[in-house]
Amino acid sequence: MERSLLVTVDFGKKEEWTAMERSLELGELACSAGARVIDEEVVKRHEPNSAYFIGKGKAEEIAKLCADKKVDIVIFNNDLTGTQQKNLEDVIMAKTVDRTQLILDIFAKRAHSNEGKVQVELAQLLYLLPRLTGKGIHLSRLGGGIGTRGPGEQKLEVDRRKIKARITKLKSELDDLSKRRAMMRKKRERFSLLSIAIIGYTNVGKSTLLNALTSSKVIVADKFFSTLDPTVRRFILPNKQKVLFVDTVGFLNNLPHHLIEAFKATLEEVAEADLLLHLVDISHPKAKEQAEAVYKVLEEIGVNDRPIITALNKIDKITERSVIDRTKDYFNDAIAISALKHDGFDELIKRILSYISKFMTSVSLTMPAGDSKVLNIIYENGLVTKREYSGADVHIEAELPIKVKDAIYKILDI
Ligand SMILES: Nc1nc2c(ncn2[C@@H]2O[C@H](COP(=O)(O)OP(=O)(O)OP(=O)(O)O)[C@@H](O)[C@H]2O)c(=O)[nH]1
Ligand SMILES: [Mg+2]
Repeated sequence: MERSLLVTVDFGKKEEWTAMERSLELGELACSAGARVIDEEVVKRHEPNSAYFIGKGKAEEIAKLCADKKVDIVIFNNDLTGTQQKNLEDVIMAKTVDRTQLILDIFAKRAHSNEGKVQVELAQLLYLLPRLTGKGIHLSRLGGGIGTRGPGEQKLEVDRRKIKARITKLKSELDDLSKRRAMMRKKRERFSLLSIAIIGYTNVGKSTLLNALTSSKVIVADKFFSTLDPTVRRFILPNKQKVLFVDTVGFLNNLPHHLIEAFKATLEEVAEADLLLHLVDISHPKAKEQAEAVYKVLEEIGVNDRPIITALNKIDKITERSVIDRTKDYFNDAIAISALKHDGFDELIKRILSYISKFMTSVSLTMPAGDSKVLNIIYENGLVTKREYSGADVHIEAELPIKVKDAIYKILDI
């Protein structure tokens, strides 16, 4: 296990997350990447030093600390330029990475699907390209390895061209994948079940909730970004109405922009959901700020108009009832649950039902009894309350999602 030292710079501005809090989260990211945190440093500065970010003197202090504590890797909490990174590595004599690189490393390790892999590689290259300077990092750094030293300008030019060509190729691959997804979605949309996306900060328990509700076996771990690929599961509500639950990648404060860009296709699953179930980890000291970070990402991907149910998870870790009540109020009548202990599910499902009913409509129609395609759609997506045959026709009364009713009326030309 790599021994890591965390460095966070405190620029003295008043921010939602203090330097110590940001350092704590960086530690969780480092552990998620498989490193061990040996020590953390908070450096106070007015502004970044262009050559060494934290200044040469401070870099030398860190170098000494690293030698004393046998540190393999120094992780900076802020983005470094290629030059800063190279200069720091020269002084510190240990591998030096920044927060974005660390996150990209985690994503690279967790990407399993073809689409996930393409998305991560694109994000890595977009990160790398502007940093590929004479003094900066080298192509071999890709894949999270140790960077080697400046390869002459000519080699760099070749590398740069190669990377640009690869970026173009990956983007077009993602474009194709995205088009295919859009087509499938369009098909699904017309006759589709209502879908509920479970969203939230990373590690709040999204996959645990999906598993608990739908008896699935999505990987759950006390790590950041356990889930990258979206998982869709069917669920039958107590009124027999079928819905889809979608579990997807978690959000993070200051999620690197390249990642959001590259993961647009995955995030489209969230964008297409009828209803968002926002999970908040009530036991986390920064729960409110985490929620703010989630709202920010939603805005960035253009999904701030969707109805949201907020559920406070991990209430089994809270001993004081008043904390739960206050937080419920803060989040506008949120629902308190424990995905782990299956607690609060009845109320959660009741709330989902009341939202879902807004997407439903009553339908009463007479159609050819032999049209099994349309009948299937009705049975699959809605609740049939009455069915009567008369001659070659059948009369149906049902509760259907509005979008499904529209699609069926079009088919039947009503
Ligand atoms: N005590 C407690 N722990 C929980 C609860 N729900 C989830 N956890 C734990 O929280 C950790 C993260 O759970 P996950 O379900 O993997 O969280 P996630 O939101 O899917 O995380 P990512 O996919 O990494 O973004 C695991 O260790 C779970 O066991 C809960 O209700 N109570
Ligand atoms: Mg998960």
